[in-house]
Amino acid sequence: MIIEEVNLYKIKMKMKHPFTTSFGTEQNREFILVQVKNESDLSGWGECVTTERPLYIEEFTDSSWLMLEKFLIPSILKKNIEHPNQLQDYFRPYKRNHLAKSALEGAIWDLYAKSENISLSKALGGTKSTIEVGVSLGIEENIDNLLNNIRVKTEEGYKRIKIKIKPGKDVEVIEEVRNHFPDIPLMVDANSAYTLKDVDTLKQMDQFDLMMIEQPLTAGDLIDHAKLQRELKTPICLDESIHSFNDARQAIELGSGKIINLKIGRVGGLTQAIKIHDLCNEENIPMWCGGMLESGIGRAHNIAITSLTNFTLPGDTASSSRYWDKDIIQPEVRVENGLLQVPETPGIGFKIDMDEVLKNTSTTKCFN
Ligand code: OSB
Ligand code: MG
Repeated sequence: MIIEEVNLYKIKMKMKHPFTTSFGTEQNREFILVQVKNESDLSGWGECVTTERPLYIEEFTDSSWLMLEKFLIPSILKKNIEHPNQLQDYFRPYKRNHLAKSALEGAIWDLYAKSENISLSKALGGTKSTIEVGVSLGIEENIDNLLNNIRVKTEEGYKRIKIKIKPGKDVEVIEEVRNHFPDIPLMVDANSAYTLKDVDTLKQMDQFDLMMIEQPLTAGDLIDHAKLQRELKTPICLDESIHSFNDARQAIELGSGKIINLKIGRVGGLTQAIKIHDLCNEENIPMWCGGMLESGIGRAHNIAITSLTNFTLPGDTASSSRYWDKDIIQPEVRVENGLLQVPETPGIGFKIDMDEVLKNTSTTKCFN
């Protein structure tokens, strides 16, 4: 198919509740949607899961916009793309910028699946028809608010609860949560807030029967994560550390963790995500799909990749209503009893609500 046109939309959407991690508080989301059109005027959609400021990863919304505009879109516009696997070759000269690459690649995967009249899940090699999901809860100033959030989400049926931690908001918080909820599947996410000097604090977490501790140390610290894992009974799960197949291979070889959180954006797209999935499958490393507080479009891509077999642990792809008063897709994503149905209709399997998209758009640009 020929990539005839690409449209970028800069989106601003306000979440229902602020979300606090060890790196900051977010409520006003700012990200990019990518729409690609082929010669039959079919549209594919992708989401660039950036934030206004580079707090989670080095990219931010304006940097990704520039990357797409100046390098990535010109490299594929009017090109004949037989299969999305080919995009890697067009993007390879340009280093990193994975969130930008992933957004354009994801839109072309959706377009490809639609042109083949199959679901995105099927195009990716997914086999599951339902997936299990958990929910990620932010740091709260007041412990009662956190306990209440956990109670509500557990009652809604989410398959596991993840709570964010940071130094000073960790062991005591987890202890309090465990006292109130002795049996729930529970995990914590530090978003790189610790160093090896904190090993004693981290070791105390072993007593709480946590499913895993997500990303305790800095992204580049694969060797330190391996040292830490040797000190801990609780499995370490890597998030920010894994940007590519090679990162995953080296982390597994070093023993830097026992579980991988895969985010499509962070690894540069669905083609790379499949490669990492297949590696983890061979190496018996369980995986789950992380979230970036996405709109429904990014969420739909997450559902599709989670339908691959080695996504054996519940992911962070919660209901649209967890984040938004109104999402930009129809129907909205609705988790029931901790389960989501994988759409079988062509492409991402959700309709784009263009009125809602345009209502939230601050800037657009058309390339054709
Ligand atoms: O570390 O997984 C993370 C949100 C933004 C940036 C990083 C992370 C998160 C989450 C929330 O944990 C996941 C979600 O609900 O989309
Ligand atoms: Mg994380």
